[in-house]
Amino acid sequence: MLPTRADFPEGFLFGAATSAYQIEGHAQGGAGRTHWDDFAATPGNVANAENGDLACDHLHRWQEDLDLLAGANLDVYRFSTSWARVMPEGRGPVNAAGLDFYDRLVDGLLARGIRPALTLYHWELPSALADLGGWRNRDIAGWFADFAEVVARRLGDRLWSAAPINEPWCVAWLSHFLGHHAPGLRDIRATARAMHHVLLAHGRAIQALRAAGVGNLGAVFNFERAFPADDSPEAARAAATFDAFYNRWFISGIFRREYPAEALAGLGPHMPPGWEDDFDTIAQPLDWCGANYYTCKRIAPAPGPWPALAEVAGPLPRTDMGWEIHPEGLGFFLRRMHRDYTGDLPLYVTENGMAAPDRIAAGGIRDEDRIAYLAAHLGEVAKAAAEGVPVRGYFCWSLLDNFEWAFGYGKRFGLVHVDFATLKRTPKASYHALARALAR
Ligand code: IFM
Repeated sequence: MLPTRADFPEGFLFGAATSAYQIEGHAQGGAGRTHWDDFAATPGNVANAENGDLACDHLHRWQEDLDLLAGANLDVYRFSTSWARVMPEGRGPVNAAGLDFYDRLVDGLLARGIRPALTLYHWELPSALADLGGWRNRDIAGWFADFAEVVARRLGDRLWSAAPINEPWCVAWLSHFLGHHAPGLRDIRATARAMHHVLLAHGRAIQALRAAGVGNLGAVFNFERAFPADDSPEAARAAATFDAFYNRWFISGIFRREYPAEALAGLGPHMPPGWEDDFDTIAQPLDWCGANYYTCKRIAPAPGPWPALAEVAGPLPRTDMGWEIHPEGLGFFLRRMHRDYTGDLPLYVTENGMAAPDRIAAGGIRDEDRIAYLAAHLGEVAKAAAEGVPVRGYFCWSLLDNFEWAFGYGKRFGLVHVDFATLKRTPKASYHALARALAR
């Protein structure tokens, strides 16, 4: 059973999240090419050689999708704008049809009584900017601020909230160190530069949004609880290193104007010149802070150069992504954010959810495992709120089954099932459970 509104403080908001490239259908509507198109076109990068060309065709089916949000009794919708849909080359000319689309989307939300929560960048970097070095190039901070200003001028008067960048760890580490996401690099110098420039771009975008009169500005980080794989001091050190470059680097840069020593131990020699002087820009005041949370990791020491660690299997039940289910980790991070970084700032769980191999059957889509996952994590949020952690809202990932990046369309996170052959939407049992729990 899902908790209901009565289990949360007055005014607590419930939402669902999506992102542009994962649902829109990026080959349509005059959008420019992105590094995800290039990554997906390279053999071996994405399961079944899938891509975001059509995705859920949200570009044409957005009204039906907004009706689904309203039908679930949700208060707020976290969506993203594609940089290349708005500015196909990343700089210069604007694609009017792209901005018009987001304009209609925002009006469509407001018409349904749903608050629009904007993320400016959820990973689809215009290829023209990737050609210039993408996140490795310090100039990206200025290019991104210009994009932020264009969007702010058009949508800013009607947004409930805005955040510049979804999950900076994925933008920087997952994409430049692990090579799992576009641009698929495995290069520590590129990583160090991206780790810093993503925060510089965040700071410049916050300045641009605020100058354009947009309020309720925040930042969204992803966190994974890092457990040492055993009781040895070596495992403890490895887990602390993982925690530093994954969980603490970005929030610490913004809220403490410093990077964790355990991460600088490896990245320090590869940082861009003058990085220490950028914290005035990076540490712009914010109005809220968001946590995306899914799982925990077990970290063991490993031979080789820094960070000299490896992830090993843990004992908990797993989702279809192979991710251990550890709801207590969400409570851990909400408490840690409040205590160590954000103080009284409102916190939001900006993403949480699970992939499951959902199938349509005679009795509908019986995703009881997802209902249990959401219930357990919402329970942790309610507990933290009752302790006085200022958590003010929760967004489920995701409204729709969608393009799960390198996993293609095989991993289903949606409250609503999408048949990718017909694009038919079918609400799952979790959708109906949420709608009941949130009914007023
Ligand atoms: O699908 C992603 C999303 O784009 C960012 N956060 C995690 C989700 C699940 O992997």
